Amino acid sequence: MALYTLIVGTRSWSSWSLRPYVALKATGAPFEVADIRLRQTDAPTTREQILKHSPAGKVPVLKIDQGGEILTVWDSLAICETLAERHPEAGLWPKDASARATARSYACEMHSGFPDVRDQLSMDFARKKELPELRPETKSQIERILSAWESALAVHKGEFLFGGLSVADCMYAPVVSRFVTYGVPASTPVKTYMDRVMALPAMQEWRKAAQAEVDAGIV
Ligand SMILES: N[C@@H](CCC(=O)N[C@@H](CS)C(=O)NCC(=O)O)C(=O)O
Repeated sequence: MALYTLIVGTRSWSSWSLRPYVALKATGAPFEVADIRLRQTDAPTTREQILKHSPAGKVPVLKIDQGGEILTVWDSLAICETLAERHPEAGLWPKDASARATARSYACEMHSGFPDVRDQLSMDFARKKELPELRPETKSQIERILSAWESALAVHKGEFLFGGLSVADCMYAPVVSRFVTYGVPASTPVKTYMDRVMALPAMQEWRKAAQAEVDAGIV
């Protein structure tokens, strides 16, 4: 078994799985991926398959081989935190304590919020779709996301929200893909940021896998 095995859901849809995938790729550590198809109702169902790996019954799950003993970590943010701690050289959190506190706020705001964006602009990674009629809540959540990105980009003036790629970017990576899928209008700095995120090798690999699902008629 490789040091790391990341268990993920259907690539086109599993926005939570994409987050730690981007973080794991940024560590440069070799890893394996195990795919579980979401929304399977025939045995073994999605839930049965996931429960073999994690009692929480959700993907993503990271398995770490600690010399034969397997440490299981679940939940996207817990996995990103664990990777940041195990790979300090990857700079997954900003060095500066104030920037780090703000980056954590960004990551947690995404992790616990924006339910209407998640509901109305569901991830469909490899496809382009028409922007639906947005509810007022969805509109205000999109505005909040865009203004949060603009503000971090203006303050840190880097390639990503807090300079180098951080967990905040990993947590927002699926939102970037949703905004691309649905053609959400954005300012030039935000558009440039989104292009950079979409160009990450992790995002390109994810796109390839999602496109393969489309081609195979799985999604
Ligand atoms: N808070 C969790 C959410 C994970 C989650 O909801 N994952 C979905 C897939 S994206 C899942 O496993 N669903 C189970 C199912 O479809 O049966 C996280 O951050 O990892």
